[in-house]
Amino acid sequence: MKNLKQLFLILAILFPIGTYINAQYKAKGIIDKTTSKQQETPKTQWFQNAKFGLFIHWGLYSILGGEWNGKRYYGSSEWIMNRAKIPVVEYSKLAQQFNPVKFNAAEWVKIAKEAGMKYIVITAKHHDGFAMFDSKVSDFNIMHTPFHRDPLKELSVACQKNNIKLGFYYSQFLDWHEPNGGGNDWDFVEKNKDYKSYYQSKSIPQIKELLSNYGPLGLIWFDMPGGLSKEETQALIDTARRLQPNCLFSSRVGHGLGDFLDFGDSEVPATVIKEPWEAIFTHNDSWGYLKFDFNFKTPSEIIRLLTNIVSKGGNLMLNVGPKADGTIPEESIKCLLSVGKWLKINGKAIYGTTYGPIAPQPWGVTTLKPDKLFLHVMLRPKNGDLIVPGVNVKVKKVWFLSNMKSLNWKQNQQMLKVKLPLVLPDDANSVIVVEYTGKISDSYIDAPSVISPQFNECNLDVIKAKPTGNTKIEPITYSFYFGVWKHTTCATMMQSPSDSLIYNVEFAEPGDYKIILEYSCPIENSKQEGLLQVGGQKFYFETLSTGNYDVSRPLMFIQQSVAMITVRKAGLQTIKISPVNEGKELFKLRRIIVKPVEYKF
Ligand code: FHN
Repeated sequence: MKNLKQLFLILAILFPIGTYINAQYKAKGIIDKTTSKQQETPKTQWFQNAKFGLFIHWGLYSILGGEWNGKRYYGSSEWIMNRAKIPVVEYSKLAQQFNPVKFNAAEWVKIAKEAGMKYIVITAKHHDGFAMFDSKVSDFNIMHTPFHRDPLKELSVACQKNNIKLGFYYSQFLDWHEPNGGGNDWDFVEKNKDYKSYYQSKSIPQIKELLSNYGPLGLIWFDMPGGLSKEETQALIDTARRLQPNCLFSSRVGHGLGDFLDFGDSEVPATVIKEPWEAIFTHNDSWGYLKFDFNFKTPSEIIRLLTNIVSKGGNLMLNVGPKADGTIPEESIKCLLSVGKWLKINGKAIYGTTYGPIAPQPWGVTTLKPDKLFLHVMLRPKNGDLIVPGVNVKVKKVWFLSNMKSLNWKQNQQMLKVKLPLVLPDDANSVIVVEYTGKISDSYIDAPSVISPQFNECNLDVIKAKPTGNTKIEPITYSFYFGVWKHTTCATMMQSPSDSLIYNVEFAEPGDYKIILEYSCPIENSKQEGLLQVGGQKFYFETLSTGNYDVSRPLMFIQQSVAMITVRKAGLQTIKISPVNEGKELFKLRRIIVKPVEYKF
C-alpha cells in the first residue's frame, strides 16, 4: 500500500511536467514560438550552442550506493531514504561519515571538458535535504561533516578557470529532512505540513545563497515542483532573477515557467522542438551512485543519443553518480573521454548547430549551420548510395568531416546522392559535410517516410503518420523499475473503422517487402481485428496480447508481421491502419517496420 502511495506521490509531481509536454504534443510535438512558454533569448544562446552538459548527483546517498540494512534497492539510489523509509534521525548520521577525500574539482572539470561538455550541473540539495555546500540556512550541510570543505565552491573556481558554465540542481519542494518539506510521510504527517514556511525558511534562502556566493551561474536546475502557485513560483523566479539576471532556470521550476524546457527523465521528444530544450539521461540506470548497477551506456550509444537529440534542436545533459570517496566511476570516465575524442573530431557538426531540416532517414539524421548541412550517417546503405531528399539548395562540396576526404555526389531537383566508400570512418556516426549556397527549407515535417531495400529495415515512427477520427498520437511513460523511466510515442484510441492512421511513404526502389507492426495490447483488448491497406491491397490481422499495462508495470511491445507486398514501381504510396469493427482500443502502435525480402536463392 505504501508503495502505491509513493508511486502516486511521484506521479503527482511528475505529471505536471508530463502534462505540459503532453499538451505540446497536441501540436505533434512541434512547439512553435506562439505556443511555447520557453522562448529563445540572447541569454539562452550559450545554452543552445552548448549541446552537451554533465549532470552530477552526489550526496549522502552516495555513501549507501543503493544498500540499506543489508537490502539492495534497485533503481534511483538517491531515493533510498524514501524507499527504505529511513528516519531522519538515522539518515542524518550519514553526515558524520561523509569524507570524500579523493574529491578533486579540477579533475572533474578536466574530465567534463575532455568529454566535450560545456556545462556542469551538480546537486546542491537533493530531496534528502542535505546541502552539498556551506549553507548558513541549515546545519544539515557538508561543512558539518569530516570533509569540512565546500565542493561547490571548489567546482565554481575550477569551472571559471576552464570556461565551463556551472549550474546547481536544487530540489525546491521535496525535502525529507524537514517537517514542512515535501515528501516525507514516514516521519511527518503530510497533511499537517506548511509548505510555504518551508519555502520561506529554507528553500528560497538557500537558492539565494547559491546565487550570491558561487560567482556567475549558468543555470539553476529546479526539480520536482510543488507547493507553490504559479504567482508564487513567478515571485521565486523574480527574486532569483534580481540576484543573477543571466542565470537560466529549468522548466521544472514549475507551471510551464523557466528559460528552457526539460523533458522527462531519459526522454527524447519524437520531433523537432523549436525552443531551448534539454534531454537528461543517466549513464547507467541511477542518478546517484548505485554500486550494483553496471548497465552503463557505451560511447557509441551516447554519441548516437547526443546526435539524435541535437538533430531535434536540443541538448543532452548526461549524468554521472560519483562515489562517497569523491571519485567518478571508472566506467563513466572511460565512456566520457571516448565520446570526447569523437567530439574533438566531429564537434563542428554538433556545437552551435540548429535542428536538422531533413526528416530522419534510414541512414541517420542531419544538423545545420548557415552554409553547411551535416549528414550523420549511422547506417551505411548496402549499395553505398546515400540518398538525401529535400536538399533544395545549390550544393558546392561534399566531404567527410573526420578526414576531409571529398566524396562524389550528384544532385537533381530536391535530392542529393552521395557515393559512400565501402568502409565508413566511424561506425557510431560518420559525419558528412554538405557545403551549399542558398537557404535550405525545413522538409522534416511533411516529408514522406522513406522505405529502401538498401537497409535491413526501415522504421516508420507513428509521429510521421496522420491520425484520423479519435486516433491520438501521444507520448507514453512507463517504468521497468523505480525511478527508471522509459518514454515512447504511440498511436492510441483506435476503436472504430473511422479511427485510422495514415502514413505517406516513399518506396525508393521496387521490390518485395514485409510489413511488421510493433505495438502493445493488453489481454482484454487482444484478439480484435485490424486492417492494413497498402497499394490497393487489404491485409487483415488479429491483435496479439502483450500482457497488462499500468504505469507501475512495464509497457511491453510485440512485433507482428501482417503483410507481404510486391512494389513494382518506386514512388509514393500510403499505408493505412484501422480497426475492422467498433470495439476497444485496437492497440498502442509504436511503429511500423518494413523489411526488404530478397528472393535471391
Ligand atoms: O526525483 C528526482 C530524481 O532523483 C533525479 O534527481 C531526477 C533527475 O532528473 N529528477 C527527479 C525525478 O525526475
